[in-house]
Amino acid sequence: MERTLLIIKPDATERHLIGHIVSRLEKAGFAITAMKTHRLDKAEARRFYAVHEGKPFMDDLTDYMASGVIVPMVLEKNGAITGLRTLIGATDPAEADCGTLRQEIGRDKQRNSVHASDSTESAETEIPFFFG
Ligand code: FUP
Repeated sequence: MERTLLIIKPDATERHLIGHIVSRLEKAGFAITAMKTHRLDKAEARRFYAVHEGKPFMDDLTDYMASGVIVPMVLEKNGAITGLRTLIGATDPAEADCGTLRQEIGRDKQRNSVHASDSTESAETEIPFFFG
């Protein structure tokens, strides 16, 4: 079983889409083994997205991630990392494949509703970030 991290972002929690997203994940065969609500402060958001430090969108992105409630969770499934990236779709909802979560509920490139670890290495650092 492979483990990965998904975060429901503020644009989705504020539209009361937590249940919808959890339902999509469970129907796709992911087991949720940890989940909580959390509110990032700006410094935590910067640490989480440290890989993007110096990029032009970093400040807006971290303001947004600290703007509301998020729901980080650990998901398990065979091939969870690739499978979840396929389920959520491309970063920009306008470019995401039909039927993906971001295409369905994402608003724009920043407010794209969900985050998912993009590699084994990122899952190994992102899971302990929220579930130590
Ligand atoms: P993803 O792995 O699909 O979440 O995308 P990236 O790691 O490339 O980007 C991380 C986050 O930065 C995205 F969720 C949204 C944000 N972002 C922007 O706000 N503007 C951009 O031009 C690119 C990314």
